[in-house]
Amino acid sequence: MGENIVYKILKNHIIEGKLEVGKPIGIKIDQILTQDSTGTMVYLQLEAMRIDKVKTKRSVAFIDHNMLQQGFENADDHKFIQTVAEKHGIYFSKPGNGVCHQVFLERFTVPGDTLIGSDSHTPTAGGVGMLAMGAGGLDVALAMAGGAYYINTPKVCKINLIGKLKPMVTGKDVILEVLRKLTVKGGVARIFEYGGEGVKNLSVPQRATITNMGAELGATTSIFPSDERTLEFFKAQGREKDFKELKADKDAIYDEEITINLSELKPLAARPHSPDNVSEVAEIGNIKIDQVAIGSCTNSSYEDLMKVAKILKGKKVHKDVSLVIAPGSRQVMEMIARNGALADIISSGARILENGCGPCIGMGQAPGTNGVSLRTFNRNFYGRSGTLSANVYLVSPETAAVSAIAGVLTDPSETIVDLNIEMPKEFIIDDSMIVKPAQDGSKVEIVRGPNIKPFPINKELGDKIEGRVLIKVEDNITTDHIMPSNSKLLPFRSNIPYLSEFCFNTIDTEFPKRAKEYNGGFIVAGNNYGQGSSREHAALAPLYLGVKAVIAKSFARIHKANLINNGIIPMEFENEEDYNNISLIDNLEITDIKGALVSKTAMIKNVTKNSEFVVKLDLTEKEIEVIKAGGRLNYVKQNN
Ligand code: MIC
Ligand code: SF4
Repeated sequence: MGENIVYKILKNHIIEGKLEVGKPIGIKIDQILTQDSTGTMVYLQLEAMRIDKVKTKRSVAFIDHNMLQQGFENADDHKFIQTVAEKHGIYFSKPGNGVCHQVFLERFTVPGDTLIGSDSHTPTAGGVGMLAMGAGGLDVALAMAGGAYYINTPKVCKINLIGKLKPMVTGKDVILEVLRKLTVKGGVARIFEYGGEGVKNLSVPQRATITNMGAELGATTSIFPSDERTLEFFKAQGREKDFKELKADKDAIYDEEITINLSELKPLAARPHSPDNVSEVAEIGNIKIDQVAIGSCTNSSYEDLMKVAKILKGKKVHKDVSLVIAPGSRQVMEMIARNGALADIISSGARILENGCGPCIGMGQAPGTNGVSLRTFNRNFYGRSGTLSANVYLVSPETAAVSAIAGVLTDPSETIVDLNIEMPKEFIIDDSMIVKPAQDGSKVEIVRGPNIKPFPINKELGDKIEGRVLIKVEDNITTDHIMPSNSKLLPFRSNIPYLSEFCFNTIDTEFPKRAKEYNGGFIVAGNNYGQGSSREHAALAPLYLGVKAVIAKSFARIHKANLINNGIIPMEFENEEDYNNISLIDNLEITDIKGALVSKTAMIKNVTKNSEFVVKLDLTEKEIEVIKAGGRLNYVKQNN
């Protein structure tokens, strides 16, 4: 029987376990990426492991999220990361060089290699055939130290692409269609492998947009074959030597398969407040808009911005609209500056932001009260833009640009502009903003500003756990709900005590106070708890506030791993109905938690209601040991 691409790569990298759906495996990681907002924590954890030099083929630390320097905090964190990187053998991409995923795609990807990153959109590199996964900070630090990365063998789902996109329909519309079909839970425990004759009709940036937003499906990752178009891309990046062809065998088997006919797709938009709330742009109608934001790791490539420039050329942005554009990398910015496209963009009245995440992570450009914002980004979670009353729609760059001129959401299919963008034969290559690590790290002094505080570490698990229900939340709670991020909070990513004061702030401002008052306790949640960002802070802040376990209908993969790594026990209702019988402040008790870990089920006593219910503890043997030790760092220390 033939093999799919995913299994080919996994077989080359497996170090522990057996490739059987649902079973745990440990894989060797070739490359690592970190970004600044999760990176400070990664490097504090790496330091705690006392490693001289990282063991990966290549690790790169990017600065792209925390770029507004309103105080000393961000600049201090940048310096900390730069000096740790220099000392421990890690490349450092300076602020201004671009968004980690875009720069990684351009300069570092290797088809067939494995990559993990402390950012949930790491799968962007799957656009050129890398097996790239988002991970929690501690898992990233451990992989840098030479450890395996553990996942449960996912199902491999083939997305069979046929046909060819119509003009003005793009990669963004493809992934929005997949989200419409499968929802934000549809990818859980799955890797999506794209194939079929339609693949050749998609450019590398379009493929990367699709794998990038696979994160919104909850997927472990997504991947495309590496083919002639990939080769062209590598040649234009001056990296032909890194190219490797990668394709599924003709008779490859998959666990599931769905087909998407590219020719039938129309411009789509995700309506507020979820990336799977997708409708055709034409169906939503010409709603009035206040802001348009183009950029983010999803849609800020050279091809994307060239299309935007062609649409804007000779036109003016509508008087009631603020159009902001953040190019994905310095390479993109320099290319469009030198060929004149940037001038067309500026002349239209667009506001140019620096090459970074910017408004995507709430670093500026929060919309006005009740503002309607069209964004080419990947997430429109409630409150993420920085304005709670804002309505954010996710669209393609084409829809964004056409709408910015019209002043209302507009289906771009009616606009006639030739958007055939040839990939440049050669991109401008200048890696001078990527600082190489020191030859001899021992001489490098790490610079640690006053904003960097020690992070909380759990204690060994006792025999019994008890406490109050500190919050009860619904389905699809994101890590943005648990630990919000915006220009005010991002500078404190290395200061958990401060950050914890804002835990669950968008939905319940009393949570931190309540947690302290009751000395910690439980979180009760619905399905897909912890979807979205990989931020470990969504586990660290609850840990700091004394949370011992999260009882949910189901969990998102990265967040579940982050909870375990920090010794917080993820528990799943055996009977979902039991969720309805729990109220805020109920007193819960598990008497023999260690026994429960072994039997993989626990009986929880609701002391307040004088009732009982059963939860499942779906944990591997190693995870059980980690929980018993009070988290992964303790476990590593005990076992070394
Ligand atoms: C995001 O898009 O939410 C982020 C910011 O890039 C996060 C990482 C973080 O929270 O710092 C992610 O996607 O993992
Ligand atoms: Fe940055 Fe936004 Fe991409 Fe996250 S999703 S890495 S914040 S651009």
